[in-house]
Amino acid sequence: MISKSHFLENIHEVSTVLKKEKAVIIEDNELLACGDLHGDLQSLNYAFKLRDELGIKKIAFLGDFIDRGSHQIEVLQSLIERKIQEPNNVILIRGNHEETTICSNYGFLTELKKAKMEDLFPEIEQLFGELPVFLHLKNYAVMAHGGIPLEKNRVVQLDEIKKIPGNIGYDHSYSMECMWNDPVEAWYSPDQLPQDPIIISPRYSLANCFTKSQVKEFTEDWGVKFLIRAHVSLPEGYKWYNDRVLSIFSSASSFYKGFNRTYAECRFDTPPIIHQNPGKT
Ligand SMILES: [Mn+2]
Repeated sequence: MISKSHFLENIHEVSTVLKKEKAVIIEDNELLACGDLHGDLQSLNYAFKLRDELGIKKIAFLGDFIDRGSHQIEVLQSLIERKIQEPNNVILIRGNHEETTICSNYGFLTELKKAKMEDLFPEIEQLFGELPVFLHLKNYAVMAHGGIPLEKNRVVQLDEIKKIPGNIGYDHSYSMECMWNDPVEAWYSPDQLPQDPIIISPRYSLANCFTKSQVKEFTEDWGVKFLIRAHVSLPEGYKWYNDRVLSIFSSASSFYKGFNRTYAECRFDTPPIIHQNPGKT
């Protein structure tokens, strides 16, 4: 673990990098996508090793870096260092755990206290507010921690998400939904799919579930084939909810012992290629 003063310097340095980014990252290079880490440092290190082996420059982390696992501070420190070293190649997307209420209750604040670093918490909270919430990989996929935002019977369009200012805070409804929403198939079996125009998320009353047809509308409008997202813990490491929605999960930290840490290689001439980490927990 790095020293507190070095960590604080890095937080300030990465903040100047993140302030230049918009809420939506627009990317036209092939990349490796990584799902929830939840304090799994081994998974983070493996993701970079895999990127290098595959000869890909870019790597995107789809949120939930912290909480629950045993190396939360190290994971956050390492991601910040990597972002400083390679600001254009490392993409950090905000998850619902990169937020004050959640990370005060699910482990991160406790870890900071144990490490006698809790006075850095306000700086870290501010940093979380500067993270982008959405990634548009041109002609291929849109990516977010949760998924696409919805509003009053309609799918919020990508250009509306793009208008979310930097330093968004957690309360902006579109950004909050990007972090929290789920595919409806994650909660309901095929014969029990609700028909309501808006399906409230069973996990959070301010979030929604998006349907296959809503994803189709969104992805077709923007000329992409897939929605790649994280947010659901999957022992098998990944799941296709329909032919457009891929969910990946990359943590096998103490809380997710035995899970398959999974990453998605995004090459333009093929659907996402699944890779799994051979390391066992
Ligand atoms: Mn999540």
